[in-house]
Amino acid sequence: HNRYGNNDDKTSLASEFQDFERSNIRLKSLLGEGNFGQVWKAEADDLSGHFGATRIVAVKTIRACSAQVSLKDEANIMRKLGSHQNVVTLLGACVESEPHMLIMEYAMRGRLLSLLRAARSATNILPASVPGGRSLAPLSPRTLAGFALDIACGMEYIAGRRIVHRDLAARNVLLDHNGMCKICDFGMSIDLDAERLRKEQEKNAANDLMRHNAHKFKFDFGSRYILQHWQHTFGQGQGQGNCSKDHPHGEKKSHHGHDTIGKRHALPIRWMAPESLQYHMFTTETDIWAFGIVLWEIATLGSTPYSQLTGREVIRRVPQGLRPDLPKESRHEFYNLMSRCWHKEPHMRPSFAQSRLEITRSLHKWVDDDS
Ligand code: ACK
Repeated sequence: HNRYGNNDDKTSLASEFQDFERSNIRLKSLLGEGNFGQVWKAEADDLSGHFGATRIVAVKTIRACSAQVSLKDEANIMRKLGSHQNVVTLLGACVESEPHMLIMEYAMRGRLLSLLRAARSATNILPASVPGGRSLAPLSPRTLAGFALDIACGMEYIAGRRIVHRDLAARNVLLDHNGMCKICDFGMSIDLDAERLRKEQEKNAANDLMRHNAHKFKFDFGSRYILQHWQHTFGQGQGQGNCSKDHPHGEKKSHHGHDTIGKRHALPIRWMAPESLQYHMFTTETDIWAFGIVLWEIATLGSTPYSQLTGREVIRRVPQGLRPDLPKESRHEFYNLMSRCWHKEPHMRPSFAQSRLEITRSLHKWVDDDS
């Protein structure tokens, strides 16, 4: 037990895991590059539980020049998530020394967004299905609903483990050899338990500080000092939930679905709920909003939300009630569900479990109609 009577501190989440032996990884080919790093297809020997075996894996690395970027938090989130069929599993990590590396299961069909866009044109060759796997050519309504169901299942699991993803989008969903969706990229995610603990510890430390220095606060100026210290520690005017400190200053559009506003981190503005845009609040309900946008991406075969608007206009107009609408040629199956994911009141949005049930019911209905 630590000094606050709690035996579950953040370091204990990570300390039981050992770094993977780097010499057991052979990078084979570059799969893609992001802002800060690369993803490689690789071979790994002797992964935990598989001694004497070699497995094809995906390895995420950080560019040497991005010294301020760490994969430690992402590794901790993925370790907490463990294994679920609709979430990319972490198989090992090298985060105790530089350069950091995450070793993940390899999802051979790549991003869902790329597959959706490829399906727009009949001339593009879609991947052949494996026996027993999901049919990807053509992308039938049932296949599309299957993607939605996979993502709802994966997110129900993630939310149940008290993780807020914060960057759910079709670009962050991968497909495995069976055409099954796996949610990936936890680089922006938050562990609500670790956050709560951190805030409690900060509050206790501030209380200790005040108790030990009580004699200094006898005078009037003292109360002003306490107030300043309190505001410095906990921020001003922030609601509950988890707060990012990004502020809009100047604007740039990135290649990756993120809008860069100012010099801070790029944010997935087009996937963000009004309370995230306005108050920097991130909760499971804001992940539900993003899930609604993913349903819309599926229905429109990979369109960009509010593509006619700049990021700055999206920030202004979504809190005023603007929502993505379905173009005529899109599929309408889940328009009712996605619209409810975009309810202004977070508690009025459906849960992931409810969404999963609704999608399952539609799938059953189609099977019954077909037979
Ligand atoms: O569409 P893609 O092939 O799928 O290109 C991107 C690229 O790396 C940069 O993110 C691919 N990628 C990322 N993680 C994995 C993974 N676990 N398995 C297979 N491909 C991956 C992604």
